[in-house]
Amino acid sequence: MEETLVIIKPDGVKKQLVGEIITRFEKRGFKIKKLKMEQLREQTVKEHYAHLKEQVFFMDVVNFMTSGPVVVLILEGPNGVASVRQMVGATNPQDALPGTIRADYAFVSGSNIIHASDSLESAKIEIERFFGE
Ligand code: IDP
Ligand code: MG
Repeated sequence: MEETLVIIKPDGVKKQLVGEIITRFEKRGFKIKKLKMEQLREQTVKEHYAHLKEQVFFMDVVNFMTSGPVVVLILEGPNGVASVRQMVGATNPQDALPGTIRADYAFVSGSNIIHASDSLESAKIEIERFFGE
């Protein structure tokens, strides 16, 4: 069993996809360990996406992620980190496999509906960042 951190981004909330997305994970057998809706602070987003700070689109990502409320969850399941990433799909929705969340609901990297931790190590850090545990 592994825990992983998921964020339904502001576009996912605005498009009213929260229920739809959570249903996919529940049907797959993931357990919701924690769940909250909040407006992210700029500082939190900058930390969360620090690996992108040299990219020209960094501030676009920061502005996008603070443009409205997000839903943050901890999901638990077998091989949780990798299976959730698989369900999320590639960063660029146009490269994402059909049936993945990004392929089904998004068109561009800049607004790709959902975040999921990319390794066990980052899951641990992100769970601490968003839920302080
Ligand atoms: P990931 O979300 O699939 O893990 P990362 O490389 O960690 O991808 O990038 C984090 C987020 O930054 C992406 O989900 C996307 O929203 C945004 N992003 C990444 N690459 C680009 C880009 O080339 N243009 C615009 N936004 C991007
Ligand atoms: Mg990432």
